[in-house]
Amino acid sequence: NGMEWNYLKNGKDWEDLCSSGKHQSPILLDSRTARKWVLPGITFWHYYRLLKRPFYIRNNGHSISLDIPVTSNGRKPFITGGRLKGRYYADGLHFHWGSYKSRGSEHLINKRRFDAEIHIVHRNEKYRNIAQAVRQKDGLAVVAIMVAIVRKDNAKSTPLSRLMEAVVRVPIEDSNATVFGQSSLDQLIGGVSHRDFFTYEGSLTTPLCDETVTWIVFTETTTVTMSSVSKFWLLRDHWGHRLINNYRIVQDLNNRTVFYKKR
Ligand code: B30
Ligand code: ZN
Repeated sequence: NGMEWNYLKNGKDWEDLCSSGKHQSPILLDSRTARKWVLPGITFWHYYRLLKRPFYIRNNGHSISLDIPVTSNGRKPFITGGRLKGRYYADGLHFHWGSYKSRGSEHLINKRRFDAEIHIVHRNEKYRNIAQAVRQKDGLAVVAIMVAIVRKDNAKSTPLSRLMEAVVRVPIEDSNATVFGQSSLDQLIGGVSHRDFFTYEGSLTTPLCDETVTWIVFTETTTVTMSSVSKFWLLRDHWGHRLINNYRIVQDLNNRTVFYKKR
């Protein structure tokens, strides 16, 4: 699919692909130095409604991704508020992770890297599809949720654990699988929406690293067991190598303000 980049150097060798600028992602997030945000929180519309269809997951050679279906009453979940103008529709979701010996979140919160990071990619209602939106300055809002591994001997199955364990069925690039069982988007991320978050202006964390993303990073983590996360460490990338540590190294903040909203 024309992909000519990988994660062997965590993006340090993407200079020719990510020519651009001074507003790159991910970054270090620090609750002490961030500007305290007193304006509106984010509102999550239809995040609590059951989604209509099971998830259809895909190994795209650099992550596991899925399209977000409409809800059982035919609505597309969306977010408003924070520093966003208008609606941003939830379009897709994907993961970044580490390996059996390393953590793999993209953003760091108070110097801490988490085990994995979920991205829910939202598109400005002004644009017809993601391909259009990625090129517009106000095109995307990505909600990031940190994932922490917890030790549990008799863990209950959750929508997230069922989704994560299903990746054994998409071992190589371009494979697809259906994950049966329904949930809401909020259930999928473990009910951590509408809590404390950081927000700042940044970029896609993969080439071409377009600076078109309003980032919304929750501080509350969602938890999964080692047994669920470890399924990701067996996946293969575009080159047939292990798809591990698919996170980009942190970028300079430069002239940007990071806002922090405490509920
Ligand atoms: S992220 O949330 O900053 N990691 C895209 C969206 C969000 C992020 C990164 C990339 C995106 O939409 N990229 C362009 C489309 N992709 C399609 C895809 O399936 O994901 C094409 C591509 O890169 O070449 Cu991979
Ligand atoms: Zn991502």
